[in-house]
Amino acid sequence: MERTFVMVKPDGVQRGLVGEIISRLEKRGYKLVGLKMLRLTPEMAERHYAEHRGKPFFPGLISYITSGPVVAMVWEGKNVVAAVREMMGATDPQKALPGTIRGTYGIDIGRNVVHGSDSPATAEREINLFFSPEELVAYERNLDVWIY
Ligand code: FUP
Repeated sequence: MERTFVMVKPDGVQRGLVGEIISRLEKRGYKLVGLKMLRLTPEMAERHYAEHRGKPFFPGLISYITSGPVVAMVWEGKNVVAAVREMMGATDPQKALPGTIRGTYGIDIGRNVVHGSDSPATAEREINLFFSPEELVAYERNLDVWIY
């Protein structure tokens, strides 16, 4: 089953949106298989956002993402990478559709509440950056028969 990496960013944690974000993914039917709270070091933040190194917004992005605790998660389910991207909405909350997480809770691209991997390959890299294999939990849910 496909997995993706989701992170409630420091603004999402400060604003009390952790439960709301978990709740949306849970209610959709996706399965939480890893969860932790941590504060990113600048080194970890730079690795996570390596593709943006050198861009004008990079220093601000690193200071934002290291400014407070985040909630890092791994979610599992059919087509979960693309589904989470859709549920989050566009990177820039001004362009995110109403009803999406960012379109409901965000205004500024630099405070966009949540991160989700953009492809299955990225998901694997990000999951490995944040979690060791023993921190991910495989378990059966009796309700899976009602979702698939
Ligand atoms: P996403 O895949 O939706 O997280 O978006 P990107 O990887 O393109 O961007 C990562 C983060 O950089 C975004 F969440 C917000 C920040 N960013 C800016 O602050 N300004 C920009 O112009 C682009 C991205």
